[in-house]
Amino acid sequence: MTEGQIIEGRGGLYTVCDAERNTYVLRAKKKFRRERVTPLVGDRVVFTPGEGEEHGWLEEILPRSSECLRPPVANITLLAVVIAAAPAPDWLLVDKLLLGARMQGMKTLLAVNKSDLDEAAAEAAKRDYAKAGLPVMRVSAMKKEGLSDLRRMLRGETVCFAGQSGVGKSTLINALFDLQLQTGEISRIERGRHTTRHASLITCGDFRVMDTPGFSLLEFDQVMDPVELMAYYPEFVPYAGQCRFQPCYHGSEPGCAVQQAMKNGEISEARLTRYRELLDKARQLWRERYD
Ligand SMILES: Nc1nc2c(ncn2[C@@H]2O[C@H](COP(=O)(O)OP(=O)(O)O)[C@@H](O)[C@H]2O)c(=O)[nH]1
Ligand SMILES: [Mg+2]
Ligand SMILES: [Zn+2]
Repeated sequence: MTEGQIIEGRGGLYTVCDAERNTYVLRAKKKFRRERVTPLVGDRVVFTPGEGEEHGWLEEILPRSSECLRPPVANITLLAVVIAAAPAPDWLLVDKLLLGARMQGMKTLLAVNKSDLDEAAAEAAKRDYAKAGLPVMRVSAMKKEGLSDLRRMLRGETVCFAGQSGVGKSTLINALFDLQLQTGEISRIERGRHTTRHASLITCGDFRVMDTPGFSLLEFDQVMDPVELMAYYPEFVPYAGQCRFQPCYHGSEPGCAVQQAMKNGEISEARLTRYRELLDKARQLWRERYD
């Protein structure tokens, strides 16, 4: 038996890549269906290779470090959120993606693409995410700038690129790894097809990368105790325990040290405002959790 990682799943057949980068086509053993376990792209598995033209058998799925439902992928270790000079960044989406990734225990980074066009997005990102606990990297996929720094961050990780459609995720992956993924404007029909397309992992030397057709990973519909939300904001951590009320949600309580830090310019007002938006949402879901 051999170990490998599922890089594609289609029509009940799984393509698995082993440590020597050989690929195998497998079927899942019946027990998976019986146990209602669906093998996911990204799963690390134990398998028996097939003989000659025969497909092999997927025997066992090793424990997952992370698991996403949409798209259905396992074991992403790093979420690379991509924004760009244009289209204008959807900062709330950025924060939702970062939150979702951190809840899954993934590392995160923020790549500001199309730096050849205009600096405004990069400056806003540097300002608002300086203390948010992740690298902010300026890149231009088109001019091939900043790519070696970014590539260094990705080595050895299973990376998912996420962000709005049109920010240049596919162009960036192509430029990073010398690939030819489809980029540019896509028709509505194609877009429909893309959203139903199966996820796949691109393996390239030491790199494992997932391109996604503009999806927003992990919509914020998980029910969590709202008091846990602040733990995913590294910039709040230095003020823990300093607010007048305990626990303080850093919402609109008087005597809030995080609010004061924002007034002193130590915390980004934009990040705090968006945090409060997500806090309201989390409280609402928490109240409705038994409905
Ligand atoms: N000016 C400029 N345009 C870029 C850059 N990267 C991508 N683009 C363009 O942005 C558009 C969307 O790129 P694409 O990779 O398909 O975006 P995706 O939807 O995020 O995968 C395409 O027309 C690309 O040529 C860049 O660094 N600079
Ligand atoms: Mg794309
Ligand atoms: Zn507070």
